Amino acid sequence: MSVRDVTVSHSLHHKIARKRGPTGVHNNESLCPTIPIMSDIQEAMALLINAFDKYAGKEGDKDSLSKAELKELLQNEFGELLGKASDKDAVDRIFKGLDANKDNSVDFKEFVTLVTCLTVMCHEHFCKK
Ligand SMILES: [Ca+2]
Repeated sequence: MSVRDVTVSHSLHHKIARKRGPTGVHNNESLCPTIPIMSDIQEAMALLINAFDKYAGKEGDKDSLSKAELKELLQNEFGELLGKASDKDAVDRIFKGLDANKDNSVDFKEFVTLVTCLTVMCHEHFCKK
């Protein structure tokens, strides 16, 4: 499947936009009763977008993660799941591995690859027979 095969419906657009709030910031409060509640997966999508934006917006290009932004994201959001984010070599390896187009930054598409791989690993771990 390619991202070109998917379009964001009007309803999903509004749900994610509401979750992001007027400034793109995570917003759980001003819930408008006329827009249907988000499903768990829609909520997870909005949370991923918000988390990425929060770190990507810290310096330089706000649509991609610099190495410093990735390091902070790994430290705060993944904790021990990826080993020690304080280990410079480990951060270098992860950054290099994620930067598929070699432009020295990690965009959202490259970032979600990491989340997808980790989610698959967690799923295998918990669903082991
Ligand atoms: Ca890149």
